[in-house]
Amino acid sequence: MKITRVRAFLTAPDGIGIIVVKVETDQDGLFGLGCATFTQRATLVVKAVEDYLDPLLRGRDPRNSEDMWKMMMVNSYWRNGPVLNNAISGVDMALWDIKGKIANMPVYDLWGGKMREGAMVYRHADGRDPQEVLENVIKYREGGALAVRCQMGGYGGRIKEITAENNAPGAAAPQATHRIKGLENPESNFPGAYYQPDVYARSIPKMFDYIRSKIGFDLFLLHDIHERIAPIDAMRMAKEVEPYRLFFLEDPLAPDQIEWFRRIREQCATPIAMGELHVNAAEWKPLIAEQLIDFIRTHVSAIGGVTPARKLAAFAEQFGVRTAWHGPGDVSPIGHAANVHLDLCSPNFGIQEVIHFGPNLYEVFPGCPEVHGGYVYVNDKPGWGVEFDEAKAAKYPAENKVVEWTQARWPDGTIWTP
Ligand code: GCO
Ligand code: MG
Repeated sequence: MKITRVRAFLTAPDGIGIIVVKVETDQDGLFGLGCATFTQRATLVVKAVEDYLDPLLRGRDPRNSEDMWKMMMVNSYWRNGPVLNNAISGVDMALWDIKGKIANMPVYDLWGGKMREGAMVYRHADGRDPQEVLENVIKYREGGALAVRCQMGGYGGRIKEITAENNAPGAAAPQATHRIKGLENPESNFPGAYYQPDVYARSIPKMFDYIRSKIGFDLFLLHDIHERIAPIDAMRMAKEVEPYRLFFLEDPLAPDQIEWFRRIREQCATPIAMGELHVNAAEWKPLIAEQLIDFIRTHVSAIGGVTPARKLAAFAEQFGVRTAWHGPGDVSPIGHAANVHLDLCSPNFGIQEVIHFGPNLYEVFPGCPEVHGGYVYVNDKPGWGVEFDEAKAAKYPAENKVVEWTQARWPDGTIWTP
C-alpha cells in the first residue's frame, strides 16, 4: 500500500479560510482527509504541504502514521512552528482517516471506543451590556445548552452592532470590531485595533455578578480573557470572578508568562484553561505537571494533529487536567470531527468548544458534526465520517487580506497580544 499524492485545499464556506489536506493512495478509492487550518497564514500551509510533504511522502506506506509523524517533524530540522505543524496535522489526521477506512471503523473505536455518546459543548454569548449578554445566555439555555461562554464586546471588550442575525441562538458570536485608529489619541501614527484593558477588566466581574443574580448557578459559564490584560490584572480578575463559579477562565496570560500561572493558583480556585496558542510540548509540560491549569485546550492542528494530541490527553489525565480542545471557526469540520473523536474516548474529557455549523459547511463537508441540545455528535462511519466536496469548496474561495484584529493596541498605542 502506497501514498500516491498529498494535496492541500484552501476554502472559505463560512467566510473564514480553512485548509483541508487529502492523502491519496494506490488502493482503489482509498484516501484520507485532515485539517491543517492556520487561517492567518493559510497560503503558507498549502505551500508547505505541496512543496515539501507531498514529495517527501509519495511511495510510503500510509499505515505507518507514527513513523511518518516523527519523520515529518524532524525532516525540516527546525520544527514546531504553526505553519509546519498545521501541514503535518493535515497529513496526520488523513492517515488516521485512512486507518479507520481500512478497518471499517470510526477512529474513536480504534482509540478504545466511546465513553460517552456525545461531547458536552459550550456556546458563545455576547452583548453590549450585561442585560444583552444575559438575554443571549437565556436563549442558549432554552435551546438546551448546558454551558455558555460570556463575552461582552468580544475579546478585550468592544463590539460591532448587534443584529437580529448575529443575536440568534446558534449564530456565531459577534466578534469585536475595533477602530483602526488611536482611541485616546486620534493623531496616533500606530494604526491598530485599539481597546481599553482597564475598562474591559472592570466590566467582566460585574457582568457575571448580574448574570448569576438572574439565572442562579444551574448553568456552566465560561470566559475567555484572550491574553488581553497585564498579568497582575488577570490575577485580579481570576480572584474577582471566583464567587461566580466559572467552568473555566480561559487564556488569562500569554504562553510566555508561565510563571504567573503559579501566582494565580496560589490566590484562588477559579479553574484555568490554557493552550490554544501552544505549538510544542515544552509549553504545556510544566503547566500540566505542576497542576497550574485545569483544562488543556490546544488547537489540535497547531501542535501537529491527533498523534500528539492523544499523547497530550494521556499525559494530562495523569495529573487530573481535563481536555477542552480549541474549536473556533478557524477549524475545518474535519478538525471539529477529530476533536469529538478524541472527546468520546478520553477519560479526562472536559468540554468541547463548537461553532454554529452553517449550511455552507454542511454542503462542502457532508457528515459534518452536529450539535443537539448541549452536546456535539459525530456519525459512526469509518474514519472521521466526514466527506469533502472539492467542486463545492471551489465555490467559496478564501480572501487573502491583512489581518486587522490581531493588531491589538492599548490606548497609548502599545501593541499587545491579541
Ligand atoms: C477561542 C479563540 C478563538 C481565536 C481564533 C484565532 O477561544 O475560540 O480564542 O476565537 O481567537 O481561533 O484565530
Ligand atoms: Mg480562546
